[in-house]
Amino acid sequence: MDTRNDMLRLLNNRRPGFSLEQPFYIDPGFYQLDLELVWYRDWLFVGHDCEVAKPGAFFTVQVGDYPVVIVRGRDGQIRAFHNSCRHRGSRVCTAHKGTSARLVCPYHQWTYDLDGSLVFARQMADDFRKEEFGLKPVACESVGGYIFICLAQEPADFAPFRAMMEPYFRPHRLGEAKVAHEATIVEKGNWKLVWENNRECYHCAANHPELCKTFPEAPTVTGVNGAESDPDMLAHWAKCEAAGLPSRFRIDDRGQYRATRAPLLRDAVSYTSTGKRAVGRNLSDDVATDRIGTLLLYHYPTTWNHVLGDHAVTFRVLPISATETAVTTKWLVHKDAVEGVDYDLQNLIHVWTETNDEDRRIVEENAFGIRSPAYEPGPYSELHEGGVIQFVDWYAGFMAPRLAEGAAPRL
Ligand code: 3BY
Ligand code: FES
Ligand code: FE
Repeated sequence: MDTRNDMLRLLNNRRPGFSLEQPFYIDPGFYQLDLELVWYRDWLFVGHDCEVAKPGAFFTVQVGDYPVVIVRGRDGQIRAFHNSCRHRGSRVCTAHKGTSARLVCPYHQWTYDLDGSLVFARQMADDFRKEEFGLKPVACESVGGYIFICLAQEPADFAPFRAMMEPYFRPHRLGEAKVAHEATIVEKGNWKLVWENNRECYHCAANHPELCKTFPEAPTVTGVNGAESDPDMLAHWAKCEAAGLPSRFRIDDRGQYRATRAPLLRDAVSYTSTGKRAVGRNLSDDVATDRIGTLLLYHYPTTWNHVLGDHAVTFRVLPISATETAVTTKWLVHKDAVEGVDYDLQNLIHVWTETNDEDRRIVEENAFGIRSPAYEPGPYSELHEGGVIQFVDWYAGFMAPRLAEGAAPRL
């Protein structure tokens, strides 16, 4: 309870436009509150429909203390379950991903159907009722090729996000793409530092030589202010919307997610060293041109994304501890694109592999310095770090009322 009150007090007294106090970035008690109030309550991006293309295909994910399995049923529906056996609690699916006709617990082989129902349990008492011991469901939604889960008993309404995101993503057909490559890195920094770094390009010129050949540094691209009065953005939206692609900057009322299309530099069409396409075949058969720049989407706290004409790069953020965060990157291409024929894998992944490693180092140095007893919150650049200010405001606005619900009354 003390930690709850400490966090609430620091949020109520924080200086707007400044970074957070040290405990938000390093304290295990604060981290636990982040898990309970954000990660265990809100919608989280976990993976793509195309990763569970066939019935029986599954993948697993760990959110704080919760192991979860996501599986496609024989009816084609994607479902999520707590990956904890109803016998004595063992993890049922131990693999990162796989395909299985049934989900069989490795401990005593209790066997679950793909819809979570328990279908087989050896030599239990005569009055044992299998129907009472199905896997516990986790709320699961799929939109535009993205699978989201929510661990809360009563999930927030997913419909507004679906309504905003779906028109932007539908033309790109990510639900039927394929993952050409995936990579997970662990950054030694709190998940909020990963996000703060992502929400600005103030650091780009000095740190991302490869990305900066194609990705604009303009704060109107990465941030949340001024896109509507940036002539480059306006011209790009007009061009893309004429081609049937929703493109304008949109953000939800609470600032949890935003979508916009942005041009790349010097007529680049892809994130390659030359700006030329990395994949010979367009990502979507419904998008004829590759001159569509990048479709940017973020959804706090788990994902930011770039969808290009020839491929998409998607990112998933998952916290590991107060000072460690896993970032998983996936490169998606047309399902029929063939490695070695339509694309060279190294060429496809080069820019973001470098960029991710550069960002990892930045986040780790940031975390290192914040651990100093001499650290105090510093001012963000309003021009370049408007996106960071917005992220921290979202976080504070999300946490404070939830903390207040459970805070001890003042005596
Ligand atoms: O991945 C991104 O969208 C952000 C934007 C600027 C820095 N970083 C590359
Ligand atoms: Fe799963 Fe025993 S714990 S079958
Ligand atoms: Fe960066």
